[in-house]
Amino acid sequence: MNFYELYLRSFYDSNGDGLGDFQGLKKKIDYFCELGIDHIWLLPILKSPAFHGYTISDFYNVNPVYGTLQDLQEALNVGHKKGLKFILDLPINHVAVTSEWFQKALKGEEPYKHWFIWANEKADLNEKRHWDESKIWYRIGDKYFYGIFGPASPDLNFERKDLWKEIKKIFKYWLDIGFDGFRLDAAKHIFDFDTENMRFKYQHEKNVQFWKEMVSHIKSINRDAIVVSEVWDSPEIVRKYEGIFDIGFNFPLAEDIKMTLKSESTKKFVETLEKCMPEYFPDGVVQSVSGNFLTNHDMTRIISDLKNEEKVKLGFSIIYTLPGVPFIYYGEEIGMKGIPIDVNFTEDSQEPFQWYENGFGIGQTEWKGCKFNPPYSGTSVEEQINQIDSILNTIKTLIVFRKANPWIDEAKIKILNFDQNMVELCVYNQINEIRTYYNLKSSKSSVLLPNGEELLSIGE
Ligand code: ACG
Repeated sequence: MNFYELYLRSFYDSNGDGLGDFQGLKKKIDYFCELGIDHIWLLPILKSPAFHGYTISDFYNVNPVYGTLQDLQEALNVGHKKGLKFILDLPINHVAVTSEWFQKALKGEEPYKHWFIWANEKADLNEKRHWDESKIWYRIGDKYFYGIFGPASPDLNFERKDLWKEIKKIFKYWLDIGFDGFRLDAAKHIFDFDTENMRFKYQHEKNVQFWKEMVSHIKSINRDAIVVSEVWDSPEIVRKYEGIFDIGFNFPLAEDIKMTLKSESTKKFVETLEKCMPEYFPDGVVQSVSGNFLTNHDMTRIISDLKNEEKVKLGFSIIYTLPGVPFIYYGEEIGMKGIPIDVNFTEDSQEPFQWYENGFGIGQTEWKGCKFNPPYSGTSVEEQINQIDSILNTIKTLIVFRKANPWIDEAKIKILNFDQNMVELCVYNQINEIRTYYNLKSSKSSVLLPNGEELLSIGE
């Protein structure tokens, strides 16, 4: 199993309005098949006023800028016929200010007025969220609402059980439309506010209870549905959610691999594996599969971060040879650059996918200018496809290898050896085994293979 994280707006435009759309996706299904991708994580495509789609105004409709529900279903059908599965990114922690639910709540209508969190005399209106300086209370009319993700996204109040019922309906609706699962946004935030003391506070046990019920509901509709969760936190917190979801994004692994690649330290790499994937070592027990990735839409793109093509290739070699499920963010395969201003403003890591070297042509999206990926920068499918050792062809080779070895998803790892330059791993199950050699140094190095041959690894 391997995933491609797709931002539709930037992908392929079928009607010339500059925006990627469902018909564009349908036309380009073969792109994924040729790359060896078998699962697509579709970033939010429901009705939303925001470019990123994470503030939903109507949970039962698609964003009309992407086409109709029928267009979406056609794209899913074509993909399904070619062996692709699709999971929908469904942010349910909050809604758009323009949503009917919030608008009705503002008018004091039942039950909606209870579905949000309003400040009372106990609230500290200057309280900030813990990871940056953003406020959590926002004024609207004569009221203040709680919004952990900013003024455009009032949080829903999950203390209300009638809301749980509504959310279940939404999950069912999108499974019936044809999705094969979900990426559950902001999973640790469902209960992140203590309504008794009126203070921000993660309530992991309540979150776990909520998600257990939702996942069992999803599986009761389709027992093969795939549920991927986003809990962006330290390994200790991530562990609290283990076993509830099929796949959990391994944020600590992503962060540490990048640090390791920068420091070129083999020791750090070994420590990273031991710290971030203990369940894959011989005595470990895997509960939720590790979702392995280097970057996502909230982060600096990998080439902008590592600033070195060989290191990017090495990073992906690691991702595609480790057990768990590998994910790639769209555009990383052609070396797209991008540095978001911060997690509140991610446009710069979501630039139009570059099909052509001159920057225009059939299907090219142009919804925003390309600050990081201008024409003639070598960052296009057209340019990359013809170079044998391009990032695109390297990643293609890795994905094809991974697809041919699906057993690696559930394999175990053993660290066989490491010296100053090289780490040697054994990835194995009861039947299969591969040896992987990662040269972390920016210089050439060689190893003696078990069969006596010398393997030369080319560094920078
Ligand atoms: C998701 C989406 C994101 C989206 C939303 C809201 C949620 O991917 O695109 O925003 O629908 C937090 C949340 C995540 C959230 C990100 C953006 N991502 O938990 O769910 O913010 C710390 C915090 C994390 C925090 C992270 C952000 O703990 O909670 O993520 O910082 O940088 C170590 C620590 C770890 C720490 C990291 C990084 O690893 O262990 O705890 O994480 O370092 O410092 C979208 C838009 C927004 C818009 C919103 C409504 O992008 O602009 O406002 O929608």
